[in-house]
Amino acid sequence: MAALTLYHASPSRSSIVRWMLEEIGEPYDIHLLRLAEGDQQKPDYLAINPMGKVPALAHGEVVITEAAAICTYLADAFPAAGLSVPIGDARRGVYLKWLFFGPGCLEPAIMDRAAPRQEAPRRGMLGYGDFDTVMKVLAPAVASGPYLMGAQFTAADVVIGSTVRWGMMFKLLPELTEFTNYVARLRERPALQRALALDNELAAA
Ligand SMILES: N[C@@H](CCC(=O)N[C@@H](CS)C(=O)NCC(=O)O)C(=O)O
Repeated sequence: MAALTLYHASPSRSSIVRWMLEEIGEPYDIHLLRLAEGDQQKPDYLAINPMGKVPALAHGEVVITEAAAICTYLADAFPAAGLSVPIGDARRGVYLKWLFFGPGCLEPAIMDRAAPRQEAPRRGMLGYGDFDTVMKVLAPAVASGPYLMGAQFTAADVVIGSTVRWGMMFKLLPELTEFTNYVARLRERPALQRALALDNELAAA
């Protein structure tokens, strides 16, 4: 049994963590949940993640939930993979900004666009402000890079890149060349290719 176990459903947000695990290169086990059958609400899984959501990651005795937190944790726990900006490096602040921008701004902006609220909230009430501003901030950040932190590919690219990939796939993001080129660069990564192939195998089974 590997020290790392991913509680996974495919396709879902736990695929973000599967990509991250493939980037890390450590052995891991998969514990598959059938979301359509309600496995995530069964008592044995709620004991792991009381939110009833995937992903969850067990690392020895530790359980971590929330995809971005898991990616941040893995990058720090396995520094040899070079996916973190370590404490003490002045660039860490920007790195953490992007890790929080994913679930804090980008994802809610996309979700509100996909399923608009009945009453439009005031801009000041929304942590992400408004969709167009989120796009205006993100597009230049992924324009040339080649990654968010420049030459270094990090966990922030796994988090933001997964949401940009998904948003483009479902036409929930504008077809900006910054986004299409960034996604194309990410797709060249062997770890992402492996993660997608493994998830496709699961989906076909
Ligand atoms: N904030 C969580 C969201 C996780 C989430 O919503 N996962 C979905 C799959 S994409 C899920 O488990 N859905 C099952 C359900 O809500 O019943 C994270 O980022 O990890």
